Parts: sequence; structure tokens; C-alpha cells
Amino acid sequence: IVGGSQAEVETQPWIAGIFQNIKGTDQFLCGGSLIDPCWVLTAAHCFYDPTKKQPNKSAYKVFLGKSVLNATDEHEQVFMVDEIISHPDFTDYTGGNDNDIALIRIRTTSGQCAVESNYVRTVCLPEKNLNLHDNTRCEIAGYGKQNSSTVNLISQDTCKNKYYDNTRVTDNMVCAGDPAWETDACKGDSGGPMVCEHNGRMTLYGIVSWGDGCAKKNKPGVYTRVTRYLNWIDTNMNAVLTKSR
Ligand code: 4AZ
Repeated sequence: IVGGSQAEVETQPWIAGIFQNIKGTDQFLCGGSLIDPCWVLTAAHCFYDPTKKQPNKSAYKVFLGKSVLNATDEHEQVFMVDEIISHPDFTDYTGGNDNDIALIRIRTTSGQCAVESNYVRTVCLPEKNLNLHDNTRCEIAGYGKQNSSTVNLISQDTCKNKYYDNTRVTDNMVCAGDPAWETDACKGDSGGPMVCEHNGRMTLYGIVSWGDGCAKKNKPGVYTRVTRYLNWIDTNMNAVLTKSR
């Protein structure tokens, strides 16, 4: 996050940190959001590797309840990954990052999912046709330097036709930015949540996906529009349930 402020994990207790083991060391890869005790929603581009058909599940670890990146937090919970489901129509960077969404199922070594606490909690998914007003203030969080901030939703028309070119921003995306362009999601925040308050609940409205740079004038952050994937999420979570029984 650029231009944000320090945040404790209690203010965004659904935020997940996804790490990848590279040559024996765990490196931070992406953020994510806990949507069910056993499932984290993140961005497909986090796992995109044109040289591999399937990511190597055993290389990843997921942390919940963690306020700081490089130290053990007494409230953290750590998990292995037993499923990574990237959207089959994800178009990668060259295709514009459309359908940038992935589900990962988490398990402790003893087979448990997340345990709710003040530090670990699921976030609500939006209702089906939720279309929040332009300028709605939303919160973004990540494990970047300063890790929480607010941005305003930007109209689809303005984002498509004024800030980016019309073909890059699809209806599966939603743009958000700071009116002064001082704060934004940035490298390392990918996959993490953009939550907006709706009917008194913090609702997962976007997933950090892409943007032209960070906090650049007229170049808002672009987020995966979660409302477009509610059926996909449901179907895939249930398919895995059925498979493992
Ligand atoms: C990135 O590289 C990235 N300003 C994430 C978000 C944005 C730009 C880049 C949006 O992960």
C-alpha cells in the first residue's frame, strides 16, 4: 500500500498472507481474504506460471492473524495449501488480467481449518447484484510497508474511457483510487482485499489485481469484481467438498 497507515490485523482479520518456498526459503507472494474457515480468495496471477500446468501446492503456506510480515505473531495461524483453483478463463498479463481470481483451500498439518478469534475472521461476500455507488469509500489492506488505506470506487465508464483504454478494463473489474492519487495498492498487495461497508457489514468487493504503477495520477488501482464470481466461488467450494467425501 502506498500512502497508507499502519494497521493491526484486528481491523482486517480476514487478511491472509500467502508465502511461497523458493529454494528453501519462504517468500511473501500475495495477500488473500478468508471467506470460509477452509478457503482463501486471492488473485489467479499469484500462481500464474506459463511453464507449469499446475502450481506445486506443497510450495505454499498461508498465514492468518499476522500483523507483521517478518516476525512471528502470537496470534498467527499457519496452513498448508491442499487445493489451488485458478479461474479457467484467467487471461494472464498479456491478456489483460481478466478473471483474476483463485480459491485456495487451507489445512493445518493436523487437518484443521481456521479457528476464529479477534485476529482471524471470515469476511462477508457481497450479495448477488450488489453495485456500490461511485465514490463509495472502501478499504484496502496488504502486507506492504504501510498496510491499510482507503480508496473511492470509480465509475466504470470513467475508468474504461478516461483512465485506461476501453479494452483493458472489463466488466469483471472495478476501479478505485484516491481523489488526490496519494494512496493506492501496490506491488505485494496483489490478491488482497478491497472491502466496502454495505448494510453495516464489511463486504469483500474487490481483489487487488493490477494498475499502471502505484498512486499515479489518473491511473487507479484495478480490482477483480467479486460480485461477478459468486457462482464460480460457490460451485468450486462445493465441488471440492463432494470430491473429498
Ligand atoms: C502489483 O504489481 C500491483 N496500483 C498491484 C496493484 C497495483 C499495481 C501493481 C495497483 O502487484
